[in-house]
Amino acid sequence: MIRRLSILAAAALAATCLTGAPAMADGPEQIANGTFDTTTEPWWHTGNLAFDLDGGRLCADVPGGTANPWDAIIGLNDIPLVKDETYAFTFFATATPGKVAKALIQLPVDPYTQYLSANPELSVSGNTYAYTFTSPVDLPNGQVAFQIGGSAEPWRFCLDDVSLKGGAEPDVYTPDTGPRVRVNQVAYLPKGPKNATLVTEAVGALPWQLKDADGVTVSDGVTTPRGVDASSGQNVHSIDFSAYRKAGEGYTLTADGETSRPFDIGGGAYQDLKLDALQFYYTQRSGVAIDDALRPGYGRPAGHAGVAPNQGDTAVPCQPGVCDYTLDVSGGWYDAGDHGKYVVNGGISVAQLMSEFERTKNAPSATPVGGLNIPESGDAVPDILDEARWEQEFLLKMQRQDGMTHHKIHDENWTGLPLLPHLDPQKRELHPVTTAATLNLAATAAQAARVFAPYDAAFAAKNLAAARKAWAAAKAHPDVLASTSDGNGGGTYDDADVSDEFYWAAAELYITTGEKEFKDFVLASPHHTADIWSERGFDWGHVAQLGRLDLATVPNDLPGRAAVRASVVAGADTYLATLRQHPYGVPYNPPTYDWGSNNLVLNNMVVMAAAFDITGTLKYRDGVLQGIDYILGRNALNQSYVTGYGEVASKNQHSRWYAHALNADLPNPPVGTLSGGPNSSIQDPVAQAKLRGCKPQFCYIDDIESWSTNELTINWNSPLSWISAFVADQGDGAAPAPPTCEVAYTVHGSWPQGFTTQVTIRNTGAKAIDGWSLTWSFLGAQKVAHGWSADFTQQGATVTAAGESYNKKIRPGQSVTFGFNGTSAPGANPTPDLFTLNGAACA
Ligand code: 9MR
Repeated sequence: MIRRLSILAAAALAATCLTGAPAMADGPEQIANGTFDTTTEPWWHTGNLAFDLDGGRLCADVPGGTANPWDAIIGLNDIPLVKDETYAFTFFATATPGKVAKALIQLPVDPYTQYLSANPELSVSGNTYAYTFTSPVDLPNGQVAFQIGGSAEPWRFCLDDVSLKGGAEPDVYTPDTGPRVRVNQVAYLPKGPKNATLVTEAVGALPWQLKDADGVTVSDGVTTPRGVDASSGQNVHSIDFSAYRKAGEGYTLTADGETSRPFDIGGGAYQDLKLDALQFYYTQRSGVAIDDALRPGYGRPAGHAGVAPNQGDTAVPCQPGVCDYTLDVSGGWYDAGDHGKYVVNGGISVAQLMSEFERTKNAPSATPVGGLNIPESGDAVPDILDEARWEQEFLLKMQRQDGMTHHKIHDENWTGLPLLPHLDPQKRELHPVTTAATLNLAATAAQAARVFAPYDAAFAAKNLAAARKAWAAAKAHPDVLASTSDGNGGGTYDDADVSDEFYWAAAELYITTGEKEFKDFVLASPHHTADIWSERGFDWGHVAQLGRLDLATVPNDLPGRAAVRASVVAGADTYLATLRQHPYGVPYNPPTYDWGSNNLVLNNMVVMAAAFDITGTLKYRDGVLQGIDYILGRNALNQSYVTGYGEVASKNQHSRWYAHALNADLPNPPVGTLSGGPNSSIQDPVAQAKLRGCKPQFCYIDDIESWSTNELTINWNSPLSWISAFVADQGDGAAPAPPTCEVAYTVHGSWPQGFTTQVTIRNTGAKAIDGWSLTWSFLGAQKVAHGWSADFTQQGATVTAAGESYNKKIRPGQSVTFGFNGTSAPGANPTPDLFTLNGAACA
């Protein structure tokens, strides 16, 4: 706000749309930021404008040569209107040179019904304008729009002190946090850690009781006072009831006169979550009809498949002046609750799905993901890869002939809610190519080249060629950055530092090909040895961790690989230390929580899970099991962030098509959908109205309009699905038995078409092994051609060799040896990291 004499201009009072005397300006203020003191958030503008925060005013240079008022708009969404309430709408505005603008309060979606329409005559010195209107509707998401297009000449518009007073008092929002004993509302593993948090004023330890479904106390103890927790501002105690190990349903925990929400002790729920979190992707698909038979209640016509009113995605032009061609960029997943498709966000999502699959090849105890009930189910390819391919095909389409890759494709302007994908009438546009997008394509295509190789050689080859081309293009254009202001109609996903993207891409290319160029790049990158395990963790804009994790967990011959593996373990130690200090057991505790904090928590858990896969050391696994407690209810809000999991769970995530909160005919998000979770910056109006001054854990509201705290995205469900698979793999939480076998796998020779390998299994246990089958996986499309001294079967990259009648017995301390000739395949052929004998990992 600029200080000025506040005189209501006579001209404004005479303005056309007065519906009576201006209301007394004493109703509640509905506009969270009308003064522009420090920010223009959460106001938006059409793509032909840019905001300029000019001395406490919001200003914009309006281009000349547009035809209609609505060709340039500055707007604010999500203003609640109450039927029959009278509102006073006032603002100060200037125009240089003078102009007539349109000021509207309206429905944000077609037919854009106008409840107030004014035509203020703006001058260079500026005036304050005042109008009143009575709302004919109850509407949670009214829109303020200044339409400033239609001028032949360019001009400058400035706005300040926008106020809409009247209607309902904004709620004094106090979340209903239920009982003060906070638990994982879904399930603890019987033999895993079991921790809870008590919110209390008490300073000294208090007794607790664990009760079964009949209310019988089955265990008790005393709390551990933990003082005031910075992330919630609450005085808390922690409760450890790990010693109780009996599976069952409907347990509760009582302390300080409060009884927790119910929970199970058992692993079954995680088998469901493992599938649900992945099934999320099918209903995010663009370009194809969603089959209601596969997802009852979620069927819908194909979105953006080149059919009106959609204006895409089969032949999408660039933003004006960006390119002179169109691309078919149909398919892929919608990024989030909007209809945009962004390469850097798609990149990490598809990478994490492929990594979830690769983990089943390389990690002890990881079991394949079952059927996802998608159209491709029943083909010869694992469903998780079929789903990943849906996105990877789209990423490939975003690549230009020269290898550079478009950053994103989305609507020209933001659309309102609700809006099913097939009804989106907005113009679709390709945005400029960027180095970050190009490197995301290089990384994911390199990974796809190895994981798809056993199933589809042509697709694998296409990916490898695209990855190489992208790598070369990024090297030639290393600093083409996404614009920080290209955020109209879609997210900016800007990133000023792409050195981590270079590292990730080089790592994936090296793992897949084993080639020197990529090895040298990896070894020379500062990200290879830096401490990249920051408290904040990793996400779409911080991807060095993806490279380091894969170098550590996917077999390869990188010099110094042991140190790479040790560095992941060191990262896990950092997160474990954070978790142990945190009275809610969260491996994330920065002073402010970032946008999508739940995905950052989950990604830090991925690092601990990888450390467990590498070392077998239980404390890392237990860190993951405690982390999931936070996501599923052991938190300050006493709620689960996964739809359908836990007695109280997020269900109104910001989405244009799971918009049940706005249209009862539409569904809520499917079960297994993660909400982004607490975000200290609360950029959206709902959060700003209700959560101002929030402590980090309280910066969340399960409101469909709270896009900055409560959205769903493909890159948030990807760590959820990775982690839920990991937790499901822990069964009842029993510690894996120590290995009783050792394997020596020696490639004695290789030639262009093949290689010959000898494998020795030694029984290092105390008992005789009577009948064995040994399993390992190749990196890519290598195949056992013929073998000796064992029976071989192969599925995809995974080989099982079973003892024959004469060598099926291995006495303690003894060994058997068998061998095979393999068929070579493009790329590297490293020694597998993992050998599993009769289902248990060997040393
Ligand atoms: O997840 C993104 C977050 O990391 C950024 O800070 C934020 C602002 O740029 O954008 C988030 O991504 C949103 C994107 O811009 C548009 N689609 C929905 C995404 C999730 O809220």
